[in-house]
Amino acid sequence: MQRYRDRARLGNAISSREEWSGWSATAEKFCKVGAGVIILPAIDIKDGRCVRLYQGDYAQVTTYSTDPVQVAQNWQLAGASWLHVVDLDGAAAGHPVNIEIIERIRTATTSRIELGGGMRSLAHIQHMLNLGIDRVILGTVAITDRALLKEALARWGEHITVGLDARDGRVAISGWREMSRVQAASLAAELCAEGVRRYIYTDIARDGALQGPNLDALKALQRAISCSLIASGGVCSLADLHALAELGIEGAIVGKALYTGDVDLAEAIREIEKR
Ligand code: AMZ
Repeated sequence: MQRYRDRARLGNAISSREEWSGWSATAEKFCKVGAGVIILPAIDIKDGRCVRLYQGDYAQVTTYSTDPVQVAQNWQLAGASWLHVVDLDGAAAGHPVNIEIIERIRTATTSRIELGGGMRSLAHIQHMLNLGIDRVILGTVAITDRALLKEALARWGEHITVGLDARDGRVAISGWREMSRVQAASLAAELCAEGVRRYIYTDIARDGALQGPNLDALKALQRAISCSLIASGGVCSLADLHALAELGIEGAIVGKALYTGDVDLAEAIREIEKR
């Protein structure tokens, strides 16, 4: 519960060493456009395994580990301050499925955790926050159940993040197997007014495809909103992460590139999070 009460913002995740390293260094850090980006390693869980899907397609799955808890511990050991965990079975089923593994990841690590996939009721969200999950990601309900989203924001504010998963600019729902007619940027602008504090924008075509992030879409989204933005989908190099830093993005989710070795997490955290 302590973790739940600790309302530390993602953007405040600066080490104490940096905090005390003197005024000039601190001033320089905060004056630099596009200073540090938090790197969130992705742990996508399907059938109890740590996997990556290609463009979110459940039929195109690569298993990287049969032990997601071990993976979470490895990412923590590499320095991850946050973990991005997705219950893929949950997103498809419409309710959390891999609860026991999520609970074990929570118990086995001290990194903060954001979790999405199948969160479709207040009870689901409450359950995850009670487990010690720091932030719950709502995707489908942002389209299908505005009243639920509003109530979740009223109850848990900062602990709620909206996932905007877009294909050709339009928002996908239900495990990305259904397309809405809603444009991601206009939904984001609308929901900012409802009190959403943070978005995760995923470009579905780039997810698991190692093609680089969709910088144009991210820029368009930044123009539309005034709240925090985390980018997801396509990151495959340190150069991609530097490009996101230049945009002033708060966080970057890295998935496949960590599992293939294209990005080394410890190195990325050293170079990008602390730049
Ligand atoms: O890869 C997929 N097919 C997929 C995926 N990664 N489908 C959903 N999700 C993630 C979203 C978000 O974090 O990126 O699940 C969450 C949304 O789930 P829901 O159940 O709220 O729509």
